[in-house]
Amino acid sequence: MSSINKFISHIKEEKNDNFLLIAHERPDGDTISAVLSLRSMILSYKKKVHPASSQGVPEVFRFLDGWNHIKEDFLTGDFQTIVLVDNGDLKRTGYMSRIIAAKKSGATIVNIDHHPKNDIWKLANINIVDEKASSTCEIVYNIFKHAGMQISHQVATALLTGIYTDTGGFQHATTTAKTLEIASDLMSLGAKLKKISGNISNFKSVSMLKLWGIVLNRMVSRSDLGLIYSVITRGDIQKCQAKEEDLAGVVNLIATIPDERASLLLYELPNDKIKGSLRTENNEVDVSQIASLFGGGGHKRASGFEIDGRLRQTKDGWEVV
Ligand SMILES: [Mn+2]
Repeated sequence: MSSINKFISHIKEEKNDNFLLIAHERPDGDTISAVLSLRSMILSYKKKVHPASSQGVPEVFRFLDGWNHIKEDFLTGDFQTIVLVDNGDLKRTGYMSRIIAAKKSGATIVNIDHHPKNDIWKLANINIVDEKASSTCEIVYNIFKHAGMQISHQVATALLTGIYTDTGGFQHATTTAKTLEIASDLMSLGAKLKKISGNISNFKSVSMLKLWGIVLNRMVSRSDLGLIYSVITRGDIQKCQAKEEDLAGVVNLIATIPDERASLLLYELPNDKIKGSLRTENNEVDVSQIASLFGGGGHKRASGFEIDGRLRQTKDGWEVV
């Protein structure tokens, strides 16, 4: 039986009636939309379902139907099934120790993802993973099709949002003919592309653009490495009255500079940590390998890592202290 069929029969089994869905940290459009779509699917089997995101729902995705059902917390022990959605690795769930504890006490772990193989594989009882899929939402679409389940216009909009955001508005090389076929089907089911692009691509606040201004102003081109990088401190975010999530699109913007092999944005997180966000548009570069040098991971074209430290300006640039 395929893993998708295993998952569908698991949902249908009578004893499994309480599901926990988990989005990843620094949630993006794919994880939020896939969680919302799966919530709607599991609800239609008349089961209880709790969607959770350790860092809430960024404002730009609050046009999606049902976003307010996603909670930042949950009571452990109540769930027979925990579905990890687009998580990449266990640390990114934001609830690592609780998930491991739940598994020990008998919960079924389901992994739905398009990230390369990671530590969730071993833990999960059911792995629905397709590295070739543009997005987890593309996989969730396939689950709906396998289940023979109707896709409502709200779910169609959510699924298209995940595909749209993970492909950078159908611009990244992960956009295949299959991706466009699915997008087309979702539109005929009522997905509102204009609403998605309006909310996602055109959602720029004054504070966000001020923060982007600092990022762009500080760009350093290391031609010896083929790398462009920039940095943002906690102070910059405060000064612009911006939020960390406002940085999401600017690293993609830097990556569009021709002839660069990769781009890197380093920004300070609370608790003396630094997040590194890597992008490339170059077919020969795999930024997940760079991220893994620092204990991170992700996709070939978009990856990230976290290190301890703070950023300090020196007379020739920036250093990590
Ligand atoms: Mn994704």
